[in-house]
Amino acid sequence: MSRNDEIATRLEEFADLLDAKGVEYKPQAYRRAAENIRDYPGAVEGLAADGADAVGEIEGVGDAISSKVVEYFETGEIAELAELRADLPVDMEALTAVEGVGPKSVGKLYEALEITTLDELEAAAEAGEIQTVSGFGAKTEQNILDNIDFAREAHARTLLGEARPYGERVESYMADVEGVEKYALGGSLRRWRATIGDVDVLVGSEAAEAVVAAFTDWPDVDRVIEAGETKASVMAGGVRVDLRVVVPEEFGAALQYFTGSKDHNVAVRNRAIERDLKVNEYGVFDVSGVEDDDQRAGERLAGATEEGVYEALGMTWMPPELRENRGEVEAAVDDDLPDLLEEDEIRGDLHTHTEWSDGGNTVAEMVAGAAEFGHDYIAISDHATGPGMVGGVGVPDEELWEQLEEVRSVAEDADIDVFTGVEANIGEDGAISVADDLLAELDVVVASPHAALDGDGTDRLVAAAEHPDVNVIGHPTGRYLNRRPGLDVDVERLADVAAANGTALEVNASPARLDLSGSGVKQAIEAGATIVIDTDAHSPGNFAQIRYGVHTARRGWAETADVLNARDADGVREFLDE
Ligand code: DGT
Ligand code: CA
Ligand code: CA
Ligand code: ZN
Repeated sequence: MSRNDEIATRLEEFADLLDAKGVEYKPQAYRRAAENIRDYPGAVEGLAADGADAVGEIEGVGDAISSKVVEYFETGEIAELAELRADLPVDMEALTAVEGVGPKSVGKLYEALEITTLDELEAAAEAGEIQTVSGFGAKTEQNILDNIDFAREAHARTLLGEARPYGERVESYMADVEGVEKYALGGSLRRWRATIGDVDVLVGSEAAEAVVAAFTDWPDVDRVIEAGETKASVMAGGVRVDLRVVVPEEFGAALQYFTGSKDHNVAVRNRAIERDLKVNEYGVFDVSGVEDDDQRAGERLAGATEEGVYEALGMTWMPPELRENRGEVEAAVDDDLPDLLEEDEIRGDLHTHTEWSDGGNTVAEMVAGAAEFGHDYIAISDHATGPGMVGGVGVPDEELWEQLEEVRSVAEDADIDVFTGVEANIGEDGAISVADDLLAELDVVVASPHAALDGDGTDRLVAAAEHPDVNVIGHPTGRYLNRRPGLDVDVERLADVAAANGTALEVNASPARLDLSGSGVKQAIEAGATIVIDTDAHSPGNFAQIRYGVHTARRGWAETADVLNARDADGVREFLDE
């Protein structure tokens, strides 16, 4: 965790605990400060060394908070936070992972029933005690029971968007360690799965012990779980990181093995057995006529490189995102693998927000940010009012008409193409929450489900996709990774309708969503739909998250031609006008 992230996390914890105590307004101030500190481009620690006034220069960071930031960097803790923790000894992260349970509920449940953990929460719900607490009803209690298993499971996995930066940091650290000849990330992180159990790092070296020692000395390490001669596990910033060191001539085989997935490896192993070969983490071996069951027995055919391993089995090497046993083994044998979309082929973003709704920046700033990021075009698609828009986030139609003028005037001076747009809400009945005359006037209409995200959503999404002015179905299932599973969607049926109506299905690249998922993308593409990969950016810093969407699409076998925003602006216009 960078030190900016570290202090931001403390301030967020502060906010949660204040919320739990029923304190008003202050929690929002702490959250806002945390967000700005996270996004701050420089080292806040450096500002803190210059004193509270320097920290106070960061937007949204007032006197009370800046002095706490200084205190944290000087002493390693914040006394007031420690008091709050002692006062409310709850596992906030686990409890708030239950959908519908926020910090305020946690505070009330602790006050009334002394609930501190998920197990205690479950026991209280089963005993019918939750509904006796003021502010909680039988419905909330049932909701807790329904969601607790999901929360428990979710709690153990880290979002790709959080784990990936760690993986890349450990990768670049290992690159400079003496004796390291080869290195790579493995496991689910290399496959870009939406959530990550642990980070796997593989090193090829003749000096395993020294490499293990350097790894446990990595400055980000919070705790060493175990350290042996050729492997070690540590905790770093809340994520478990596993290191394995192998000799360079076995690096490719080990990388193939530790990249997984398990199901992919089983299919590869079966392929080997059919050909009288053996594949394992040490290499590919010809075992015809060999009795010995030693792991390295037989003639070694490959092992140093991953390409060599697949080649020895009569397969083409394939990108890790495909390795989920969804037909890639057969495709690699037939030399019929998809030619996957690449990160640098994305040319624009069709789903972004500004301060007109819940974004943090002006239209002009978002457009400039997109240009700076390297995009050729951007659509501004602020939230319309409607189901799911609470707290004044949604913009009423009459104001969207005004915004339209602003976007057009920014577009005149912009270096890139700017599309006018909106993110409308899809009601439970499939109705679109914006008037038709406005929809018809806008270049890009993203329609997304934001409320009633239980049960089967296919009918309502199909109705939205059939609307003549809807161009994109945004985050189709409405899932929030680790928090709520979202709608059940028959993607094939939706994709059929979408293809017939010239509507694109989104891969929302926000690390909290990744919606559609990889398997959803694969179904959508097979049914003929066009997909679009959007960041749903709420600030220019979010544009960089597009890569999580690109790799999710790659997990769904997306090729360049399947992706709307891999086209140039004219190509996009043509699709929108269909
Ligand atoms: P995760 O960490 O839960 O997000 O998922 P992975 O895929 O990173 O799994 P992990 O860290 O347990 O193991 C890394 C890779 O090692 C896994 O993708 C495939 C390989 N592997 C681990 N255990 C087995 C096994 O029992 N059989 C086979 N065939 N492969 C295994
Ligand atoms: Ca792993
Ligand atoms: Ca692992
Ligand atoms: Zn959005």
